[in-house]
Amino acid sequence: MHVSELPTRPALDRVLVLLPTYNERENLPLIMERIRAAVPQADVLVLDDNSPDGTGDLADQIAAQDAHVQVLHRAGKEGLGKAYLAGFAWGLEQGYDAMIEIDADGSHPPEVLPRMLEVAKEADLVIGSRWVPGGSIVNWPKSREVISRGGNLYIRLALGMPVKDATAGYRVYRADALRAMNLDDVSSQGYCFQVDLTWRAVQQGLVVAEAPITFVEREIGASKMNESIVREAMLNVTRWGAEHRVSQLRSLIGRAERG
Ligand SMILES: Nc1nc2c(ncn2[C@@H]2O[C@H](COP(=O)(O)OP(=O)(O)OP(=O)(O)O)[C@@H](O)[C@H]2O)c(=O)[nH]1
Ligand SMILES: [Mg+2]
Repeated sequence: MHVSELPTRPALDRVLVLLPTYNERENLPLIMERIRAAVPQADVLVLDDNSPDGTGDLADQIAAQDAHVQVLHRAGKEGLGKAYLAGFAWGLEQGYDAMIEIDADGSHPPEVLPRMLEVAKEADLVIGSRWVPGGSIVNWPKSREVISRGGNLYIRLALGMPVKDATAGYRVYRADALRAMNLDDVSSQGYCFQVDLTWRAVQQGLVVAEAPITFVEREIGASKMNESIVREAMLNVTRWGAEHRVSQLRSLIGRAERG
């Protein structure tokens, strides 16, 4: 075989879907059925933060019937970011080749997963994106769209990275990418968690691709989004952008002094 014909990235034989839940009792069976149908070869790890509505017990019942499903019970509500970090650590330890982030509320259509995994053959991180051609949103008030589009434009400009939907929480990460991203000191929450990980991937020189998705606003249960999450994300992005510019300037000055 010619060298140029060799696959550039290892095959994604073992895929783990991480499914964080907090009070998603009604949504869990629906989303689980759709995930299992869309990617029957993949395993699913439910990450439940001791939901008061009994989502964790229901997840155990589903896991007892399906060898592809397991549950990580966490002591209490610590936020989506912490739940995902625990899930990544678990999946890396178990030797999975890729891990998927997906909301349990039905906003992220599992039917797109085969396409996202196809794109991941040539990428380290694949984002299920609302803001690339072919992407869309259903049942969002105009105000949410303005916040998301505006926030993403700001992120793009502040960090100088070409990603259109850096706040999206629907993703495929290669295990190698997660290892390279140094996740030990991640403390951001909510949308900021997604931006933080995107920024880490970009700074590591990893290939980030976006696949269009139709994002559907949840119909059942309550959203945990609030104003302070948006504020935290924007403040951090501003800080990271400033730090990035300063380090660029430093290396430019260093180069000028040397030569
Ligand atoms: N384990 C765990 N899961 C959480 C926590 N907070 C939210 N989730 C889950 O994370 C997913 C996304 O949460 P949502 O409440 O829909 O928040 P969001 O998608 O950012 O906000 P919306 O755009 O309004 O839907 C859902 O599956 C939630 O059940 C948490 O503290 N712990
Ligand atoms: Mg949601």
